[in-house]
Amino acid sequence: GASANNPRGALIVLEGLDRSGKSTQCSKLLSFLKASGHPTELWRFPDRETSVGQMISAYLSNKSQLDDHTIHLLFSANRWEKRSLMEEKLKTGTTLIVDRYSYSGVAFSSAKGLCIDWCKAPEIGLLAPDSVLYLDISPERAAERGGYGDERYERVEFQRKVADFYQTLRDSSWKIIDAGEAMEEVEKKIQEVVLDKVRECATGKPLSLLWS
Ligand code: 2DT
Ligand code: MG
Repeated sequence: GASANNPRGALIVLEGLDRSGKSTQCSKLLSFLKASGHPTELWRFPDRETSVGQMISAYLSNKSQLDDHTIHLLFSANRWEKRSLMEEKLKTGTTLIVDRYSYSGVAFSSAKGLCIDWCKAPEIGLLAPDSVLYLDISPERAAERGGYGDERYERVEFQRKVADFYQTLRDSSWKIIDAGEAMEEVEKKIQEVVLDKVRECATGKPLSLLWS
């Protein structure tokens, strides 16, 4: 349970198109925060380990077909099933780095043509990130980076639509990181933003909820 003695951890979310460098940067950030003495875990959504996550994984690898609304709600359910553990970790002082979150949920489903407000609704009440870092890269540049795999959504025309919806979702609190720069530069920028945020959360910034 929560302890009054422990400073709380920060909820840090990295978002961006496929091949924007999120996963690489998440693991670099994990090492950095741990080395700086902050208890930290790296999470990702979809979490393919749970039974809901296995349904999502089968869908993404084209082993199953699902209605667009149905898969949207499964992605959301996959966050809801981790919500209480997430809150407990944060309240007991662990910082969480999360590779994709509700913004991916809304951007990808909206890019398929679903109503954006309908897409946001099931996310209401999940924990709001303390910081969203958006790794900004054009779909064309991203595609040049060793190309996409063969999962659903990994096509440049679709990624362009996703980028437009990310643009719609972003607000002034997001940190937009130029993901076209050298990996070390990106890494340093992320570290600066995140260290500030981790300190702010430790000194009592309250947790808040989506969608606001
Ligand atoms: P990875 O390549 O990061 O494993 O993601 N997606 C993700 C959604 O459509 N909705 C969501 O809620 C989330 C978290 C983005 C697999 C793909 O799943 C998409 C890419
Ligand atoms: Mg992918």
